[in-house]
Amino acid sequence: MSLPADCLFCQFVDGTLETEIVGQNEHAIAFRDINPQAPLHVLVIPREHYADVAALAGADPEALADLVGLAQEVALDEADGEYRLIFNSGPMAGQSVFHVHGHVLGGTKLGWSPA
Ligand code: DGP
Repeated sequence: MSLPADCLFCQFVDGTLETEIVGQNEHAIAFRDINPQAPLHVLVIPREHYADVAALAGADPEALADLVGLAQEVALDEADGEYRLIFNSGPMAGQSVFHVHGHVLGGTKLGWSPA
């Protein structure tokens, strides 16, 4: 797993690397996914580094609530508030970046074929 020192998403949070930030609040930022799977595909991440959503929930439930609120805000702005929020947890589930991130997907009728 990535350590915070070499974590891509930590570098988006601290500004070392640029990305298109579309929303933020005290605990979380939202930016567009580099490989969008739907008209709306934004990632919501906590400012602090946690590997996955369970680690975040255990350590800082307020930050998780803020992150979900930010997902809702972006989806209200861009997809009439109708969206899917997905947290891949672990490589078998498709997680490739080990700084917890929720995928906010919407803007079209979504299919359902995860396997
Ligand atoms: P996951 O597979 O659930 O760990 O999702 C990781 C997502 O991160 C994937 O959908 C693509 C996105 N991603 C990876 N590298 C970058 C990047 O450099 N910039 C942006 N905006 N998104 C990235």
